[in-house]
Amino acid sequence: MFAKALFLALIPSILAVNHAVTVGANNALSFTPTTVVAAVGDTVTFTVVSRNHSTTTTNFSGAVCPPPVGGVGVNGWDSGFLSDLDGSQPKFVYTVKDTLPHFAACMQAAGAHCRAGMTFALNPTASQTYAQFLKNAEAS
Ligand SMILES: *[C@@H]1O[C@H](CO)[C@@H](O)[C@H](O)[C@H]1NC(C)=O
Ligand SMILES: *[C@@H]1O[C@H](CO)[C@@H](O)[C@H](O)[C@H]1NC(C)=O
Ligand SMILES: [Cu+2]
Repeated sequence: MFAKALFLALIPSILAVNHAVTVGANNALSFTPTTVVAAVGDTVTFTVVSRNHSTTTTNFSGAVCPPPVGGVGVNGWDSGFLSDLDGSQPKFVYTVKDTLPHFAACMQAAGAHCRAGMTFALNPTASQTYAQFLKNAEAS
């Protein structure tokens, strides 16, 4: 009984997966990959490898760029500005709290990075796709 309780308590940590996202690979205004599908309890680790960026949740459509300080939505996130100008490759770790779609972008340069396509989707859906979010960002 004790062993069973211990086993059950360990299940989430056994099954939880980390999803690595590179921010600014090859000095580009990009998240790589652009989309992550994750379960509750998983983590998404964003690592900034060039310039000075953020990962910040924003609206799927309408006023997408720039994302607001603090991020949009229940269970949204905002890394704040993370600079690799000193080569430190700063990280931001988000723990997935629900299976709803979340859309994020970089808030740098008053939304210019976001409008240039520096966008990311966590658990997009058939009706809210990454491709459509990117179009919405470019047009916002
Ligand atoms: C990163 O960008 C933000 C916003 O433009 C700025 O306030 C901050 O000083 C920058 N960080 C560095 C280290 O340049
Ligand atoms: C996101 O959309 C909501 C609802 O349309 C709106 O109230 C809010 O101002 C938008 N957020 C931003 C940052 O534009
Ligand atoms: Cu950026």
